[in-house]
Amino acid sequence: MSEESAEAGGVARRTVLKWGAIGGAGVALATAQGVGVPFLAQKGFLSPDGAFAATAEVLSDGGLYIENFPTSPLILSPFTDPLPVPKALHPEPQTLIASPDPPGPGFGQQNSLHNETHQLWPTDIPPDKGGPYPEPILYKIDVQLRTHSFTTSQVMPIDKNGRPTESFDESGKRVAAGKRTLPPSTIHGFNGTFPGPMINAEYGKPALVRFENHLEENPLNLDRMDFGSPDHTFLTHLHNGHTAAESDGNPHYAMTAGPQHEGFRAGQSVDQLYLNWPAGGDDREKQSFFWFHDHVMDHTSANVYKGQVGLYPIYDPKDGMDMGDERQGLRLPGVRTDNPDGSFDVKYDIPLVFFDCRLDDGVTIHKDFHDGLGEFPAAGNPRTHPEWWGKTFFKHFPNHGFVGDIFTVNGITTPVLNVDRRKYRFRFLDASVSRIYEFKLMSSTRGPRSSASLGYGGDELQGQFRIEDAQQSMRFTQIATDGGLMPFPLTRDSFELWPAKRREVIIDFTRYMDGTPTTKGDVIYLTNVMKMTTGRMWDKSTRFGLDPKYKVPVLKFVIGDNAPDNSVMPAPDKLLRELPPLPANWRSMLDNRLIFEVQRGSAGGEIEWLINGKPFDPHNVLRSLKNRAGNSPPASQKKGSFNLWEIRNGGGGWVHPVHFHQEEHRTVMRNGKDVTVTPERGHPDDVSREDLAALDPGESVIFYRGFRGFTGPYVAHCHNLMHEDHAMMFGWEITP
Ligand SMILES: [Cu+2]
Repeated sequence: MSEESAEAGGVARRTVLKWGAIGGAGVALATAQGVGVPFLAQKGFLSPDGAFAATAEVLSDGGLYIENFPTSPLILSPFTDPLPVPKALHPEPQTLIASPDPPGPGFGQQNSLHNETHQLWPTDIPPDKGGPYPEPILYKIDVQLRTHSFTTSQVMPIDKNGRPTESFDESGKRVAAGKRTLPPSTIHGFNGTFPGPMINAEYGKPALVRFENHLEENPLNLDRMDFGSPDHTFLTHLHNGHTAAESDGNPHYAMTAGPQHEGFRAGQSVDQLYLNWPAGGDDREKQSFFWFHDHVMDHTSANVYKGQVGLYPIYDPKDGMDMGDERQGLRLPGVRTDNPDGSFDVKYDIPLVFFDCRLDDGVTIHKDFHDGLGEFPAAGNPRTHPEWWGKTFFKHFPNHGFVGDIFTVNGITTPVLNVDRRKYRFRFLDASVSRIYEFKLMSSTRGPRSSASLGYGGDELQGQFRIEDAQQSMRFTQIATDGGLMPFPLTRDSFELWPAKRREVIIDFTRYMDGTPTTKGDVIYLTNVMKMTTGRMWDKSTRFGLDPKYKVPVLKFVIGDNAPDNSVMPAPDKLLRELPPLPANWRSMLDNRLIFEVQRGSAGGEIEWLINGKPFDPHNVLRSLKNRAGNSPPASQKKGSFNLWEIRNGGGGWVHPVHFHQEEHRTVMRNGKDVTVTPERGHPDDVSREDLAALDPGESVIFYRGFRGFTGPYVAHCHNLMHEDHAMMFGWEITP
């Protein structure tokens, strides 16, 4: 669906039409009654201002949601595929400069529609903000229809009880139970790969990335299947760069300017300018690990799940502090090689992208709420797709979110990394749709066993393997969060990784946590101990009644030979990155703070997930709930200002990772308690800067943040991508 945004009786047509499709019969109903508003109004679903009333009639879940998921085939040779270690993408200045639309600061030079101009070209960054910066390094990324394989291992098709079962070939014919080779899955990948490219960036050296839509081309004659943005648009967001609105790739911007559509269509391109410039020109605002991913309105989950994930570590060369050279600055692990084209690679500094998926078993019916909208008519849903056996299975609108039963790291399930016997830096990213992880470093005598062989079935098969005898044997030294290097390192037995969050750690492979040295050939498993069988929240974790048998190895480290190591493990009191200042009078700003409450709307359907009682409206900014000063200010901030914002989880029994675009925030209060006094004793997210507030059921977080550098429309939203796509998002803006 690509409805225009015309208002119909105070409600965007998009909302009405999509909502009207509930249960499949809704389209007919909406058509029969014109725009459908009378139908909704008669039913009492509309409040006077046109929003869906949170007190509206509760629709039963039956008929709306189909919670059946396939059981993925069992990987027969786990921990044999090597972990892919990304290399830096090479710049392409010639390609871009020779193109019909060369990049530049001139009018209309920001996209192929020629209707947008870069707000701030790097050479125009003012001297008092650290400028001028040099001309940007030019990269090109094509969004392409290609394939990806999650394993090279043979697989055994199993049923939900873990027993071998029949499967299907590409023509849909039955294949008797037994070993199979897994067919590759269809992706919409950045440069056709999953994960997509990694750009190694540096503060002070801007990058311009031209994203170009090639999704209409199908050189491999692939079946497009039944998920991904139906009109093949893309919209890329660099999460969470300090970026001008026109380069931010968010739907509040895209629906009102630039493409004036959910995203950029086939053949279109956009030059996203990443200034690699800290907020306010302040070194204390520097970050260390971004990623870029799709952000098309209503289809972000499907597009990310279909492969639109890329990596963007950012280094800080100032005083050699964090430039990927362990002989300088903070001496964090990393051995840098500068390439002739200006890019560089850093050995011993490895991003780890976590992503869970499900593979089609050929017998699970593809039946989705969105079928009523005719989004993928060629799929002929609802029906089974035996011809898609072994390929990624997606459901756009499950009740509880989407969690997979196959866990992957850098695009490969159960990979192995042979490590030198020294220290490494790992950059963790959760690129999953809904899954939260909790990681530990464990040793196991018996090694991994398939959950099926251990007698598990159903949801307990998620992750496929367990190391039930395993014990924690190493610790992580956490050095960075979403917001970059922390003020001091944290020693962690385990840490949680919520969707879109980043955590960077140092692992010392020379010794165990009890001090004994490792030896060549020793094996350590990075292990997920959070059991999360639905997208609602965890079932079991360290904080909530750990299941001692749920130890799912996701990555195997094998220790090799000694190697030179000039890095230094930072001492517990080592200053890594100073926090930006908090005004002494921040408490005086509390009464007039902006308040946003995420909640589950009782109307259900496409607008199941609300903020301040409203579904996402891409054309307007949301208003705050009434604060203690008696105001309900709009989420509109002046450029250069700072404010306190509160985000509350109003729904019981659900967790929400809520992400705020543009600047990192610093939590000042959690659940009514001042956390600025002794942050190290509280929640680990409160010691440093973040761009995503991880909200437990009922939690409230108040944070301080700035609005510097640019003007324009931005968004904040739940990063459980199912929630985001079903309206848990709001528009806000920075005004001149
Ligand atoms: Cu959510």
